[in-house]
Amino acid sequence: MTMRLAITRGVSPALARGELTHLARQPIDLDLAREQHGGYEALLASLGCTIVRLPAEPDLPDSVFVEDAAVVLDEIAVLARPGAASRREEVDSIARALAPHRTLARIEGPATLDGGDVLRMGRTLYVGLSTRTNERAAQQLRGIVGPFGYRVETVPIARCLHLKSAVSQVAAETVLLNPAWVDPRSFGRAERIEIDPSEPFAANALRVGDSIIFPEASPQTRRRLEEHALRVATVDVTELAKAEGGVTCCTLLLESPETAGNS
Ligand code: CIR
Repeated sequence: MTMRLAITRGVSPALARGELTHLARQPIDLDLAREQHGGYEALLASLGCTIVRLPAEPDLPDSVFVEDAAVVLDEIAVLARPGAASRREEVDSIARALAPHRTLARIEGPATLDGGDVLRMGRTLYVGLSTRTNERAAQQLRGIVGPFGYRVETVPIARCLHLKSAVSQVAAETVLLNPAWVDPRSFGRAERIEIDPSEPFAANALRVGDSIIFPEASPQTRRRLEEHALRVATVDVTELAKAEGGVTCCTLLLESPETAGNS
C-alpha cells in the first residue's frame, strides 16, 4: 500500500493581491476561499492522504499554491525558483517541510521554474516553457534528475499560466489536455482526453491513487473523464480559481511504499 503525504498551506489573507497573468482581477471572498480550501484538504484526507498543513503566510499572497515551490519525486525534491519575484520567499518554508522526507536540490538563478510547469509521466518530466519557467531551468533540472533515470523534455505552451493549466495526468498512461494551449502530440504514446471546449480551465486535474480530484465548475469535461471509466471526486474551488489556481496547485504530494511491518 502507498503512503501519501500532502503538504498544503493555509490561505493567505492577502490572496486577493496575488499575481495574475491571464485573468482580470475580481473580488475574492476570503472566508469562502478558506472554506473551499478546507473542503479540498478534507477530500485529500478521504482519499488516504495525511495532511501536513503549513500556517498561512500573511505577506505571501500566492503561498497557498504550494505546488509551484518544488518538484517532488520519489528519490529527490527539487526546490523551485519561482518566475514571479513576489513568490520566491515561499520556497524556504517548503524546503523545511520537505527536508524530513527527501534529499533536496535547488534550481539556481538566473534560471526560473514554477512547479506548476512540471508534469511527471513515469520517468519523463515534461517542462512547460512559460512566462515563469525557462530553458535554463529545464537544463538544470535535467542535470539534477538525470542520474535518477528521468528524462526532461521541454514543451512550449501558449495562452495559459502553467503547463499543468493545459495538461495533467489522469491515469498511468493518460493525459487530460486543452489542445488550444498545448500541442497534444507532445506527450509520447499517452492516451489523450480533450477537455470540453466550453471549459478551457478544465485540464488541471489532480490524480491521487485511482481517483481524480476535479473542479465542480467543469461538468462537461468531468463527463468525458467518467466515460473513460475514471473515478472523479469533485471539489468547489471557485475562489482559488479567481487567483489563477487550480486543483494541482494547492498540494505537494509525497508518495512512498509502506514499509513491511508498518501496514
Ligand atoms: C500565480 O500567478 O503565481 C498565482 N496567482 C497562481 C498560481 C497557480 N499555480 C499553479 O497553477 N501551479
